[in-house]
Amino acid sequence: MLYPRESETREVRSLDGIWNFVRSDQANPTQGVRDEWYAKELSKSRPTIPMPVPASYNDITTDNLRDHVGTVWYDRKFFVPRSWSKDQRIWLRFGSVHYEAYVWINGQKVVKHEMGHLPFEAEVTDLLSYGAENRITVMCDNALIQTTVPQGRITEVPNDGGMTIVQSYTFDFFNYAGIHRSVHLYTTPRTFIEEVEVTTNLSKDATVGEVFYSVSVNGSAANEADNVLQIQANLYDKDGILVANATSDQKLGGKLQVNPVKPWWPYLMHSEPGYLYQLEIKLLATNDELLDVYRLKVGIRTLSWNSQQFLINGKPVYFRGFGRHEDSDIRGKGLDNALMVRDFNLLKWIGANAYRTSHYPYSEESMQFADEHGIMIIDECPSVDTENFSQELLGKHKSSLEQLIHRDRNHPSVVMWSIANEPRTGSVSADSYFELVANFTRSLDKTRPITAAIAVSNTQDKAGRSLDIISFNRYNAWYSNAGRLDMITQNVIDEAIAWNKRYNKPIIMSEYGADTLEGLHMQPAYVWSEEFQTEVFSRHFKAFDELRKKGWFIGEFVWNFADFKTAQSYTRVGGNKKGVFTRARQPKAAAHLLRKRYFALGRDLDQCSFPEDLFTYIADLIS
Ligand code: GCB
Repeated sequence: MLYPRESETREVRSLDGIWNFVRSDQANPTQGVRDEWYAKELSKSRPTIPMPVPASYNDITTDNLRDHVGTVWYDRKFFVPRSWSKDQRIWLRFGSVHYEAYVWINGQKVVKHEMGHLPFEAEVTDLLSYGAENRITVMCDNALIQTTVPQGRITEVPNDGGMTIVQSYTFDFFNYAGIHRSVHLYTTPRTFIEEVEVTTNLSKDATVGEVFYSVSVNGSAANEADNVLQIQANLYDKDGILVANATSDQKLGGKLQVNPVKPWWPYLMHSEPGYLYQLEIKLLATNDELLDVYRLKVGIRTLSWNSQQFLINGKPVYFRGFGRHEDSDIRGKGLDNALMVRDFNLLKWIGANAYRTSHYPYSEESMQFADEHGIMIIDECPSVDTENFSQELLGKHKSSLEQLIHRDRNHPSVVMWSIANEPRTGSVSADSYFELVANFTRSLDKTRPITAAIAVSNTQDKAGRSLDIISFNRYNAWYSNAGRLDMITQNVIDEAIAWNKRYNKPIIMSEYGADTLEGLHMQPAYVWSEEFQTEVFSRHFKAFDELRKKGWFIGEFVWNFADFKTAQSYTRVGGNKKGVFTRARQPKAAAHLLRKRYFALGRDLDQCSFPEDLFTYIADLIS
């Protein structure tokens, strides 16, 4: 699914803003459908409140909307210009709605979509009134059950008022819901470019680049026998200079050659990281009539992997990064450009070269940003704590990967697919389940390796054999041996060696860390203090340096980039506090330590230079 972009043949309009909002009665979630609330303005059925889009709805009001379970409704009006009625098609696209969405235009059903964090769209050409006002209505359901991705449970339990519905889940982040990302209307010509798939290659000496493109077209002109469609593909460098062009074959695919090429490199691995070309795709009819134009950024790079290493452009990669969340005060998981840019500034400040989109796909805008800044992404689907493996769950799990790969496959920043976080892979049924999920993922994309962040012990695990790279999450001195700083280093070394011995594959530590309350200082270090987090990191660094010598240990990911909100529990003080940054994106003490390590690794492995302010002057006796 292509990101909506303007061109000489396409217009894009945002429907973001303040919408009207109604919550259903928890005990009667389908009432709005039965009573056809979508048939007229919501305010005619129920009193509405204003609700920003995009945003999670949970933290906007002062009442208990935060903990609402079940359906909520949104609507708004918008104009469609008269000019849009002429010879084009109109599409309605949501960046993401969590978890399930039902959409109506002017009272007519348009689309239903299940799965948060992923885009969906539908054609609305025949449902709109042109040169007139229109209404869009959305019903959103946040209920998670055993066959949703991720899984949850809904139970009815007694409370002071009688009975109430309770949503529970085992994953450790708040189940924020609502219209989380932008809503767009966009136009295409009658016959238009529907899909573009791009893969790239480099010559051995990395001087010549190849861009393979394949285009699929939607529309009547594509079906007319005497109309031979063609793609004219033009590739421009950063200065806008045409560096390659080609005309497609009859299958609408082709190859562009760039000589000399500027490959896409990760941040700190090269002096010009994140180099992107612009690929212009022009759809032409037989008589050279221009039907449609779509442009996208392309990074030219290769990925390869074996039992020891992961390589980019032939050079071994050592990942230094984070597990993260899309999470912030007030807007929850709603797209926020200010937050996104701040986060990337912090990632670069601290010298990270990668993150995992734990535990669901992040916004398309952030994927584009990662491409431009050379931040490598382990792209995770929304399967967390996967258990009770069923055929229905398998179908949805595969669908989440299919949607993710179709959305993200053209991003050079995406270097690996993560097919689950902490699945219960000790159970017998996990064996064939993950074999099927991994093979399905491979059938959609052979150019990237597959991993999963595993938390069961290496002796119990049944998924590792189906993966290309093993990632493991472990909280030494926190969930096991709490407070025991002397029980970290050797345990990490032993466990990584055991994973490697069992599967003979590259190993990543994908999570480690400690909850830390900013401003709490205790010497000697004590759990929850800034000193403790700093020490926990340092003991892990020792283990990682030992492991790096072995050749197959390829990365370290701190849990977590920033503090984030979780479900209420006595183990969480206002949420999960394992952030290196606070929820307001300010550094804790450990951030300064981590920065020194990540830049030290960058200098040692990739010959990057140190930022001037990396070390604070103390005395010229110390350097
Ligand atoms: C984990 C999970 C992550 C949690 C983290 C924690 O293993 O993958 O989602 O937030 O532990 O802090 O407990």
